[in-house]
Parts: sequence; structure tokens; C-alpha cells
Amino acid sequence: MSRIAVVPGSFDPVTLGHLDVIERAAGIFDQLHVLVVHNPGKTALLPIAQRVSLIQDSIAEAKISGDILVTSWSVGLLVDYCTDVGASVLVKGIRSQVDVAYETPMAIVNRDLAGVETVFMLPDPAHTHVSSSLVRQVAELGGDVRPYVPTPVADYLQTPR
Ligand code: COD
Repeated sequence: MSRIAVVPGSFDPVTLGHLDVIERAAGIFDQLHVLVVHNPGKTALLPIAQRVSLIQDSIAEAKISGDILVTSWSVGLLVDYCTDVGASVLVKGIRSQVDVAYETPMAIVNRDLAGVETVFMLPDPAHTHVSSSLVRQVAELGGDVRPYVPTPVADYLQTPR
């Protein structure tokens, strides 16, 4: 049986931390769906379609291999998407105890709702201080985001428009 996992996130924008988790998960599961989800609790910087495109470009540039689909989801529960595509696992990156505290109740509810298990993945410690909100702030104030994001994201954020 092929094992499908979903890596969900706002990815606004995708960072080197996210990409590290995606690469590790792609090495474990038969198929990976990287799912861009609107988080109503956050003010968005990039349109959803742009986030999808930057993730695709970043995966290609990093030469991450595996059966990886990048798409978005805006209707209903995250586990509804999992059920629709036959995914039994959600993968969440964990940077600190703060992430564990935030993710644990969601993991239990997602298992209650649909039997979808959550795997907590530890990234390379080099990326544990990185977040999309930090990147948005540095970019908005004109700083260099290259240490925190894949090259396609840095190029996009630093192109005047
Ligand atoms: N290193 C490793 N992991 C990281 C890093 C990093 N540097 N930065 C972020 N992550 C992890 C986060 O911990 C998270 O697991 C994931 O990557 C995504 O992070 P973000 O910031 O892009 O996305 P979020 O935190 O806004 O999450 C959006 C979700 C939609 C995934 C989340 O809100 C969610 O799971 N919602 C569930 C909606 C639902 O169905 N609710 C009802 C039942 S719970």
C-alpha cells in the first residue's frame, strides 16, 4: 500500500526550514502533498497561487526528489483534504516546545475527526529560528532574506514591483 502524507502550511513564503521538512518527509513517504492553506489568523503577504509556484520552484532548485505534488486547499477541514486524496498522515515541522504546544491539540483533533495521524518532524537546527513572519518582516523593511529562504523566494521578494 502506498503511503501518502500531507505537509500543510501557510508557506507565506516557504522558508529553508519548511524546505528541510519537505525534503525529509519526501525521503520517508511514497507520495507527498505540500498543501498551501489559508490561515485566517494571519495577515497574508503573498497570494496563494504565488506561494504554490514558489514552493514548486524551490523544490526544483533544491533538486528534492520524490513524488511531490504542490497544491492549495481553501474549503473545509484539513482532514477533509486528507480523506479526499487518501492521505493517512500529516507532517508538521517542530522548531520548539511552542510548536509542540500549538500542534498537539490539532493533532489529536485531526485523529479524532478522521483517523489521520500527525508526524512531528525535527528540522536541521540551523533553521529552527526561521519563520515566515520573520522573513516577511525583514523583506518589508528592506533587509536581506537570503539566509532564510530558497533562492527563488529571495529573488521574488527582492524584485521591485
Ligand atoms: N522549521 C521547521 N518547521 C517549520 C519552520 C522551520 N523553520 N517554520 C515553520 N515550520 C512548520 C510549522 O511548525 C508548521 O508545522 C508548518 O511548518 C507550517 O508553518 P506555517 O507557518 O507555514 O503555517 P501555519 O502555522 O500558519 O499553519 C497553517 C495550517 C493550515 C497548517 C494550520 O493552521 C492547521 O493545521 N490548521 C488546521 C485547520 C483545521 O482543519 N482545523 C480543524 C481541526 S484542528
